[in-house]
Amino acid sequence: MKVQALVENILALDVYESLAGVQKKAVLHVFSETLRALTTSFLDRGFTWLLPVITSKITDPLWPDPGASIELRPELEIYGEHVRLTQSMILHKQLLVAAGYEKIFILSPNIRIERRERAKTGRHAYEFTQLDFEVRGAKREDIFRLVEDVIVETVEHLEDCCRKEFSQLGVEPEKPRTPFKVYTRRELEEKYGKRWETLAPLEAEEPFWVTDIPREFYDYEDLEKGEWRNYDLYLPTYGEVLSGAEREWQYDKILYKIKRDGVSVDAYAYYLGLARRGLLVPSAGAGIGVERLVLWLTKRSHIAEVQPFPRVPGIVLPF
Ligand code: ASN
Repeated sequence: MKVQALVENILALDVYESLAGVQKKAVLHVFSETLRALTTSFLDRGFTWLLPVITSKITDPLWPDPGASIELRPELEIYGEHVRLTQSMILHKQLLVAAGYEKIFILSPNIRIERRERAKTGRHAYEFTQLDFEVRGAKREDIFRLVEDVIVETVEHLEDCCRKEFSQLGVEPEKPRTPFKVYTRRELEEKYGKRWETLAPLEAEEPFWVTDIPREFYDYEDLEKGEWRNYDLYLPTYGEVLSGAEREWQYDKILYKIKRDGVSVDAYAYYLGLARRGLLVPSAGAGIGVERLVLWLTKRSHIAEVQPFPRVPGIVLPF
């Protein structure tokens, strides 16, 4: 199997040798230009670019999430305090919009210690980067249009700047048609069964949105209808590249959901305190998985091919 062979290659290859290859250089140049295009698109739309934190007393619990397979949530003790390594900047984004920042984005490394068997998916890395953004007062459709435009602009930029690299890789960047189709998770479950996340992208020819996915407390849930106002973006063949939502901001509801999910009320006390004082505000946003986006753009088969220092689950390299 191709992906299995790739994982074996990662284990066998010297880091230096891998970095020195022509294909890796081409991919990393496309990566760099993708970052240029993405950040320019957001900056041109009035977003403020902020840097991430790597340690914090609270981070995304990544729970409950039917798609998650986290085997460890690393903690450090610093200055006599326990801190976690960032799993996503979601809660910091909510704090920022609450404090009055209208549109923000953060290029943020996420540490997610996935189970070893995820090495074979070709799509999981235990360190990866999100372009994580949030818009105060935005609705789902605003985010759909924003992301569609940003992706089209990125492909257009790559078509101009990276001809040589794409020809070295033997592929062409594909400009998707907008607007992308929207499916509910239930529709896909009916059509494909429980494995819809794997099967639907294999049949798709264009990127598509999926809405109403039960997961973490901070995504808005209409408790009466039993519907979540959240969304994922799926790429043909490659699968999920973005997840996001309209957010919860009301204290009672957040507290109810945190308790329901078995998440620690004590750990999130400061965040809950903000909600109790009525300081959290409605917003919507998402995080774009940058490595997965480049994986699709360059049509590689394993995420290790787009990372200079691959962080494949279960494989700790010398660098
Ligand atoms: N970045 C995502 C969001 O904005 C959260 C995540 O990655 N778990 O919803």
